[in-house]
Amino acid sequence: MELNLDSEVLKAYGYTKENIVITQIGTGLINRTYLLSPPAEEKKYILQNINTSVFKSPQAIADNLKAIADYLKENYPDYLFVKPIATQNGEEMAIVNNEYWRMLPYVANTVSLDVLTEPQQAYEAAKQFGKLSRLLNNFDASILKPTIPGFHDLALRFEQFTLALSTTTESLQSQAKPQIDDALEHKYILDYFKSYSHRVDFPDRVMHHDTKISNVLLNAQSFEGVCVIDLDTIMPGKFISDLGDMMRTYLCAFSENETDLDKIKIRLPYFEAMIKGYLSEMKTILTETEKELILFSGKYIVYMQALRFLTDFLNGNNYYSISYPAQNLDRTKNQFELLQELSRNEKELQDIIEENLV
Ligand code: GN1
Ligand code: MG
Repeated sequence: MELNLDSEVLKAYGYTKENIVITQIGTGLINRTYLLSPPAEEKKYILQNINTSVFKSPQAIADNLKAIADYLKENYPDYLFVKPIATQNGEEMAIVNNEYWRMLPYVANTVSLDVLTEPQQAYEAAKQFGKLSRLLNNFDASILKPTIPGFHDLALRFEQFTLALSTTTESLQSQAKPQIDDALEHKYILDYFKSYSHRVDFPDRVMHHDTKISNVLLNAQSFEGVCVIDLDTIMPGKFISDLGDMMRTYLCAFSENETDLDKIKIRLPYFEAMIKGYLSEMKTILTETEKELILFSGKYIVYMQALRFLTDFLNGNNYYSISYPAQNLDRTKNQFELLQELSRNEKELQDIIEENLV
């Protein structure tokens, strides 16, 4: 495979293509990621190209990570926070031909999963994301910069959808007609959120904002959670972002790319494990309003993701990587099916939440 990797980038960190083994890894839709294995060292490294059409200010990411790392180091020195390694010139990133790169330590003896095959994995992952928020409960989230402004702002996502709807082609619009109707019919989710958003006990917290299972490292033998990774979207947000995205990505055995909608079913044991893991860290910290919105967090995030995929489809697919033209539309259908599943199982899910809140 031809690696799209300038040797100047390696040089910034003291390597050359000759003294290092490079493999492309990861399944993310946004950044390019490489594993670097210098044969002369025991350690390995992760090298990542930051997608600057998505992250317009890589410096904001670097500043956020530094502020959080400093706080954690002072208050929780044993906590493993995987922050970037400086270049040989002491810079936080290597900038080569206007591209931003950063290098991270590879955490040895860990695995990252692409799919969950056991409820315990949901427990471990949810615990790790909950732990990060708990440790940062007294950290002033307002000093962090939004690395993607309005990232999980559903009102903005709805506006972006209506804009795409008014500017798209007739052909795409008619192709997506049922999903456009779904998007409009579910707008009550946004209205419901707005009715809560001004409550005083609904604070901004430090959120990871991308809590899919592959963003947690597990111990390779015990499968216990070790740490969270992919920290570009750490920024202030409502607690619903992290828990909601876990519901979106852990509960069904099949991903957002699954096109057979009969397979989109919620697995209750995974939900229960996820709730237990998250609350094991966050139960004493969540406010009454937040506790009320636990199940709603899933609806909010799944609906938002459906809108985002649909918007991208209507805009001609310029955001998410696709492998065929209608893939973002298929992902939209998948997410609306998942949203329906959350509603169909509402009673059972809410019972599980309540059992675990006492
Ligand atoms: C993007 O690239 P990845 O998988 O880490 C997106 C998330 C979406 C996800 C959907 C910065 O994340 O918000 O939920 O795709 N990240 C960004 O697969 O837009
Ligand atoms: Mg990500």
